[in-house]
Amino acid sequence: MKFSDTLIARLRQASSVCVLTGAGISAESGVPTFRGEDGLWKKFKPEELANFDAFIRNPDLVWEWYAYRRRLIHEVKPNPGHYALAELEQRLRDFTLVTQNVDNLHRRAGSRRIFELHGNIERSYCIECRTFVSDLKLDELKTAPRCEKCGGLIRPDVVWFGELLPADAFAEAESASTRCDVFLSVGTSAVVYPAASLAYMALEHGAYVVVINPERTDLSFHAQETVLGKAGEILPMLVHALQKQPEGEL
Ligand code: BJW
Ligand code: ZN
Repeated sequence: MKFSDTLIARLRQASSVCVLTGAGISAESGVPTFRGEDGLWKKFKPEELANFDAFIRNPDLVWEWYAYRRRLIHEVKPNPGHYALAELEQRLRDFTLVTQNVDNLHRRAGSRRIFELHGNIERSYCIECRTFVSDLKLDELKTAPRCEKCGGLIRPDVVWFGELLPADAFAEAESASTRCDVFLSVGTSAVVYPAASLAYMALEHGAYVVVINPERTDLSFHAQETVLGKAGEILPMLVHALQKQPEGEL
């Protein structure tokens, strides 16, 4: 893979880099994406299950979907794409990783400065009294669990459609997107807002915006470059290319 000279130069000169990741970065670990051909949640559209009304209508079904995904996530490992981003963080003074994923794989790969925009599947809380629970035994239940304190329904601590993103995490993401020199959008269809708006903020503030995805996304029409390919292959090659001596320099 030969990256453009501009991309390599921009990354080498960058004093600030922001990366936004989506489900695609975990695809090579075996976690299905939400949309598209490889989206294994084809049976249900994310909009149908990932919302509060669906949970109230059918808590057992929604709980089962999350319990299944939690089990799957515990069985899989980070892939070379996750590790490459952790390595990139080590090399840069101002590096921010913003993820829409709830699967913890970035943290398990060693990334430190991570902002999770859509929550974390490992945590759950009571919709009535807001008490947090992280008891894995709940996943063995066939029905949505109830709070020990008040009997309220327990839901995963993730952000569903129509819900606000965690304000602190989004503020950090916004700040990183507007100050970065290079913004990488990795493995996301870039259709879910406000996460998708971060790349446009970066563009408005003069960043070099690059999409890394096996197919072009909505953002590709606006980004300076789209590098077509799998995150687990492209990202390690990109980090490697940055390490190589620039041509003409000894
Ligand atoms: C690879 C690969 C490989 C494959 N390597 N790549 C109309 C217009 C604009 C906005 C709206 C609108 N109507 C409503 C809205 C707002 C709404 C929204 O954006 N909807 C759009 C879908 C239309 N947004 C919200 O509601 C958000 N909140 C909000 O706006 O609050 C304000 C508000 C409050 C009250 C009322 C109204 C507004 C909240 C959004 C929450 C999203 N939640 C989910 C579930 C999280 C929990 C869980 O995991 O279950 O987040 S939905 C799902 O989509 C999940 C993801 O994080 C998110 C994004 O998906 P992602 O990551 O991009 O995955 P995919 O599958 O779409 O794409 C994967 C990509 O990877 C593909 O491109 C593949 O090609 C690629 N790929 N293999 C690299 N190996
Ligand atoms: Zn409760």
